[in-house]
Amino acid sequence: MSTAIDQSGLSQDEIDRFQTDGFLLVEDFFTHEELDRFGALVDEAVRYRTADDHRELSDKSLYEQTFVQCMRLWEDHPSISPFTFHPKLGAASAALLQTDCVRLWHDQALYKEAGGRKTDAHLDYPFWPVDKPDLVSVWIPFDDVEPGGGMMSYVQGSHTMGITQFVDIGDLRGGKSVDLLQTPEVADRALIPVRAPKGSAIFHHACTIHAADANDASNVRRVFTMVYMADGCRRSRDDVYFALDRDGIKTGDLIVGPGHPIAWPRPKDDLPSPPSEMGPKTGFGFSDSDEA
Ligand SMILES: O=C(O)CCC(=O)C(=O)O
Repeated sequence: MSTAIDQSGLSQDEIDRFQTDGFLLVEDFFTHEELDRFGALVDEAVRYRTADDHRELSDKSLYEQTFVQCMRLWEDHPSISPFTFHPKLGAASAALLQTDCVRLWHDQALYKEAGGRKTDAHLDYPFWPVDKPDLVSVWIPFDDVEPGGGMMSYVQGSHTMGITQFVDIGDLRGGKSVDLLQTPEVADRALIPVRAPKGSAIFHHACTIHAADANDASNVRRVFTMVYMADGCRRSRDDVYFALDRDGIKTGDLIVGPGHPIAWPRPKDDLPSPPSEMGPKTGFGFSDSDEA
């Protein structure tokens, strides 16, 4: 059987760089043909999810001005499943997490509208009630992303700093906003902006601090992300979390079930069946009250 690294197309040098930096840009991960095909399907899904929302950007909450967020798109748009469960992505995530099996944590479109605000610096792990930070995100733009167009930056090596601070991006939960980049230990580290040409994928560790600049361009920054989790993680907290609650996963339970299927390895061309109950159409969905 071929291993994760064989199927991922990553080199050992790239895997080592990810371990050191906490993020990794891989150019030409996808062909333009693949991206155009998946991009059209994700555009359609985002249009469907947002069809009833006719607000101007300025009428939206600060969080919604950061990006249009449509989570778990594979669940109501099965045509997206071959993207979400792309074997090369699953294999790359397993290779980076140094594990032999990964589950889907979630997929989502993050479309930063023209004029959309910056994405505040944060790390992902505090958002997720998982007992170990064995998760990796993949950030995939459907077009080139340049400075001033919602481009991502990463604090080099921040995944090893032991930071666990929750940052309330765009005051989603009405919390006090914190500029993580100004905290002295983080300010000493390099913040690396990463241009992402079409075809590339950027991987980042769940504890890597990252941010995106505002979108000053006239076009929407169209990005899709998947988060993969090492198999064997358990729920760590009781706070409301739609996808875990839906599958009856309680604190201490293994995270398994229809909402978190195995993403890799899977038999060739085999895709998981989506759960029957859909979540919120947009937004993060911490609780009923914060749904967009
Ligand atoms: O795309 C963005 O603006 C932010 C992305 C992000 O925070 C993530 O992928 O974890």
